Amino acid sequence: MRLYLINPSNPLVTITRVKESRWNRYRVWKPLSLIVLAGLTPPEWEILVVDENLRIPDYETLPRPDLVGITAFTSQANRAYQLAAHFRGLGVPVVMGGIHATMCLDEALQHVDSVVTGEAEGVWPQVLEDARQNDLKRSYDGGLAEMKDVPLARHDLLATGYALGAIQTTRGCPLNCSFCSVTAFNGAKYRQRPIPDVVRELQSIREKHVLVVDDNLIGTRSDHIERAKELFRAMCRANLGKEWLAQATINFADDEELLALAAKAGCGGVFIGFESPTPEGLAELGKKFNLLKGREFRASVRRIQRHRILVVGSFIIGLDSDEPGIGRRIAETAAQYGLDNLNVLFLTPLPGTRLWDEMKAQDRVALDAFPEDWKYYTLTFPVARYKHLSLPGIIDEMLSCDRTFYSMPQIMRRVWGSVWQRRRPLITLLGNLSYRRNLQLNCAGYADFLQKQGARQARVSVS
Ligand code: B12
Ligand code: SF4
Repeated sequence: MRLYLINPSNPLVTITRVKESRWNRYRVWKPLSLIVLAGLTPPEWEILVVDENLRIPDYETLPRPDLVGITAFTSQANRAYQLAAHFRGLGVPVVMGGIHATMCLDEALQHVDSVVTGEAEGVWPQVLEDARQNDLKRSYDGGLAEMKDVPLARHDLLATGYALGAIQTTRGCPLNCSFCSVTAFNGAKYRQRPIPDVVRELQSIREKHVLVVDDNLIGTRSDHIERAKELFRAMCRANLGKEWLAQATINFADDEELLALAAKAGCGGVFIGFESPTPEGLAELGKKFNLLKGREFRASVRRIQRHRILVVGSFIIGLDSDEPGIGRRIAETAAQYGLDNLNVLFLTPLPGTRLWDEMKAQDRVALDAFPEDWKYYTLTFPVARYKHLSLPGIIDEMLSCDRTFYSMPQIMRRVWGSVWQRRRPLITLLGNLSYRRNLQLNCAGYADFLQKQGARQARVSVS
């Protein structure tokens, strides 16, 4: 029996456009879901994992599969349905799973034979057995998995072509920010994989650099932090020789022992969601954790950086409290915090989130010709109606933000700061140049987008 597992591409996602920016080679990340599914698949299935972000194969020349499994974030749904139509046209049954199919079950069911909602660990072997018996059900619900049942991902099936390996050590988040799908999909309980499983899986990853995809590697409570320390100690004992990047909340900075252990275990960088420069913005997003009284972000960032860990900060533009000038304000705030890199995204109502419900109720979801418009739900296009910012207005804010933060004098200031603090100036330089290049690609994308939306002709060249 032959199984294809496919990660669909979206050409509007700039970080996968390797031809136009070679820096992006370091930012094409493995579709972990598919190699986890492969880890759950019995040996009688011959598996081919296709990551269209690396290369779109000529499907006509490949041998005919017995079953196709497709994953998709919302931004990939369009392409997922095209692929499903292709294989169903050949009489091959198609199963879809992942976040989009879970949040938009009825829509997905119109395009595929079967949908798996939730996490797949509890149901995937049954789906395969039913497919073998020609008895696929229309839907299966995996709910939330037991973390001890998460298999070691089959890293051998995506062994080449990536700069970074990937691993997941926890699922779920109690914070439930209004714009984020994680609590709705993976639940509010913070669930942790057994540490020996994580270490064994890390040992099976070829790449020296690894992305830990956890939404918050260290968690929020003291027992979560203790577990993170245990994990880091186990990684040090195993002498893995890996350097890794992770996502965390700003409380990462609050515990010196945690920081020292993370650095010793190979932590090279951390993504932190700062989200908004204003307390009103944070309250609006429900990001209570960042509102902690007396927190000094600059000092927190510096404490992390002292361990030679780079800090990439993420902000959102388009909140109800954002007024013209917000772009520059975010760039200045990020510089004031001393961030090594800044990633700014448009406020985007993703299906299944509280923000989606609110914006839907207020008729503020502007791009809603679905499934076609899902391709714009990359967080790099403004898809909603924003309170104080018009469509061209919000794009101008984004451009002014990026142009300020990624101007050459600002980049050189950060690189020089990194030299002065004896951190990692070369990585800072390369990271900043990569973002600057993607800014140019985004500009071209905005012009096309605005034209398509029938708005003004944008003047969007990077100075
Ligand atoms: C790593 C990651 C990325 C990587 C992508 C790596 C890759 N190629 O997959 C990068 C950084 C590139 C990325 C980019 C984006 N991401 Co992202 N990302 C994640 C993150 C943190 C982890 C994903 C992961 O690997 N999980 C581990 C695997 C094992 O879990 P899983 O994918 O859920 O798979 C399980 C089930 O869903 C199911 N399943 C999944 N697929 C299938 C398929 C079949 C057939 C079956 C049966 C089951 C099944 O089984 C798996 C095992 O239980 C998630 C958050 C999260 N907790 O999931 C956000 C998340 C998926 N990203 C999100 C978003 C919005 C984006 C972007 C659009 C914007 C951005 N943040 O920059 C871009 C778009 C990328 C694109 N190509 O279109 C949202 C998606 C919401 C939505 N409705 O789409 C999430 C949920 C984060 C959030 N805050 O809401 N992302
Ligand atoms: S944005 Fe981060 S902290 Fe907020 S709910 Fe999502 S994963 Fe949790």
